[in-house]
Amino acid sequence: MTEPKFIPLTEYLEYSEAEMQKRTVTFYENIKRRRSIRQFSDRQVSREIIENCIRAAAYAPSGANMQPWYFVAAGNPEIKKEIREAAEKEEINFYKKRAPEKWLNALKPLGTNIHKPFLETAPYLIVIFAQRYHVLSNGNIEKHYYVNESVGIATGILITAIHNAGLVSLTYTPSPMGFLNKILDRPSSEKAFLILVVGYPDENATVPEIKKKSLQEICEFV
Ligand code: IYR
Repeated sequence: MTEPKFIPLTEYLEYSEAEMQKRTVTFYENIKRRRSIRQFSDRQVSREIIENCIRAAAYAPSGANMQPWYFVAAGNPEIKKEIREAAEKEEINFYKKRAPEKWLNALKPLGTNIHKPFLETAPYLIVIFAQRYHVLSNGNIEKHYYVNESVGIATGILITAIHNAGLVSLTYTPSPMGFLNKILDRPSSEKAFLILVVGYPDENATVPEIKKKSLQEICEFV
């Protein structure tokens, strides 16, 4: 067992009450503008911007600090095409066979269907993989803890970083997503968590008119 090592907390920043008021409102007003987008422009985004957002996501907390995530940013048109073709195959199966009527009804307000042109139009598809375990140099397997929670938190930070950059995204989850391991050559210890479609919105992009729950509906203080 290695002894734990502690260092002083030097990077913490404290704000005054007034500053906190301002910052929390400003952050809220900004994040409120985030929308999931399904119509993307083909305008390119520089790799550095995507790297910076992924760098931010990697600062998410994780179970036992195992950082059980791996991000594949697919910008290559051939790879995006392969992903689109495989995803649309799954979507045909979902919409025409697997999805119960109730699920299809719940999706109606979003206007989704089997066609996923954005998988080719958007400049980047960030595929987030959850690592269930990793293999040590001696060949032993080290299990990861709270994998879904950890990867979910990192994905939330990534979505926020992308929004903060002035780009838009779509959390896209074809089901099943096993084809992503094959196309992107990722090991069986990893499971695709979701595809984050990233770029600029199409200039004529529209969004469904949907509402968020009020604070009263989602929260109570006891
Ligand atoms: N993967 C399908 C279906 C779908 C499922 C959920 I849950 C959504 O929030 C949206 C869509 C599709 O993308 O069309």
